[in-house]
Amino acid sequence: MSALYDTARQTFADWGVDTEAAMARLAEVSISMHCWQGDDVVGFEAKTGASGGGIQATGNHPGRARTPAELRADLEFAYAQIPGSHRLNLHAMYMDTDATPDRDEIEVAHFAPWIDWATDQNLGLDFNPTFFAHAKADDNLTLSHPDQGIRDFWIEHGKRSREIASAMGAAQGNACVNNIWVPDGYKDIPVDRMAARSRLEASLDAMLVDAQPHMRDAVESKLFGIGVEACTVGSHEFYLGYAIRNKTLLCLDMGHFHPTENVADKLSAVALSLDEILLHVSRPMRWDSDHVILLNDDIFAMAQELVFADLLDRTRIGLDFFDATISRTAAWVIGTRNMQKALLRALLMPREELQTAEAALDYTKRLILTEEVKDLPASAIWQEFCDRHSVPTGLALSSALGDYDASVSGR
Ligand code: RNT
Ligand code: ZN
Repeated sequence: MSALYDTARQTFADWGVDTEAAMARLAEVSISMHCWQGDDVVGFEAKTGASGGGIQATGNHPGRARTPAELRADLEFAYAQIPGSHRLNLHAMYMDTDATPDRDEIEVAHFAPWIDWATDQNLGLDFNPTFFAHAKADDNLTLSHPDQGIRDFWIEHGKRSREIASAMGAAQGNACVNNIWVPDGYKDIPVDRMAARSRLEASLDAMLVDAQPHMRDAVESKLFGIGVEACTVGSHEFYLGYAIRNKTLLCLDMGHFHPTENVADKLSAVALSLDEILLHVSRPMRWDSDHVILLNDDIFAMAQELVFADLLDRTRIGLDFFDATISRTAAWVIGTRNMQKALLRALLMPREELQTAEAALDYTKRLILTEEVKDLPASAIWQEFCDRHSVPTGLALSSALGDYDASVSGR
């Protein structure tokens, strides 16, 4: 134990905060790191192309992972810089196989190398069907397409994704979350929103009909995407209702709301009607730009709600950002660690005192406390947490990230 930590521990103890308990709680939180930050949302299907579906990775920093082996090497490096044990969030288009299955032909065998590797690395797995970057999604309509044949194609993709997710969950011994996000929407103002939403609902019902024991379904809403400005079929209200009726998880992506909405505020509101929540922690800048998350007020507010509302046990924390202008691995490491740092800071707050002050309408005390705790030495606790988990911080982290980035720049 360092002298720095010992002093900080005492300072927090004076505030009634147990730093050992905070670190122990943080160590239990597994974050689902998204595979798609490693290769700019391209994937490994026998095709090339942009992400499509109204989402877009921009930039040309060297080092993008071009093969599953490169992506796994990058992930191993990234996880080694992140304290704790975490999960990997795979998209269907990241299959690892010599076969060339279309989306409606995918099987668990196409993901076997990922499952073996995750088991070996002690990583949990989550999964996502990929409803974009495909000729049958070029109209930005998939599960809500007016053509029954196109809908059936995507329903089959979704069913197979759920089977794969369940196989992953069985192999890992913990439930795999299968998150459904479809790009469906209209560039200009539609005249039959009801028809589109009814078709989406019916397609989802058909997809989810089989019981899959080792996975949980999640549905992700969105406000708009590029080329889908006028109407998104799977809007927040649509999926909130769907998740409640069908007892799925609701995925709240921080970039999928109006820019001035407080996504952290939604947690306690939806948690009263849902068993579990999935987060896509992200940083929208003016739109759903998916910037790497910073240790900023939005992330801190999210972490504080998770901790103060006792939602950590029923929230799956996933990340969703992709920046191709910087090192892909540094983006993972910095973003994931920022989520952990925000959680640690929330765990280090004098929660009971704050909540008591608010219940007594003592808003002055609440303000004094929230502002004074910002000066407490949380960074010393983070340093200790990283030391105990044998991961670097500060200058050592900076050189590790720089060295790795340089080592992959020839790709
Ligand atoms: C798109 C959604 C979705 C994707 C990933 C790749 O706006 O946020 O979660 O980012 O599925
Ligand atoms: Zn998302």
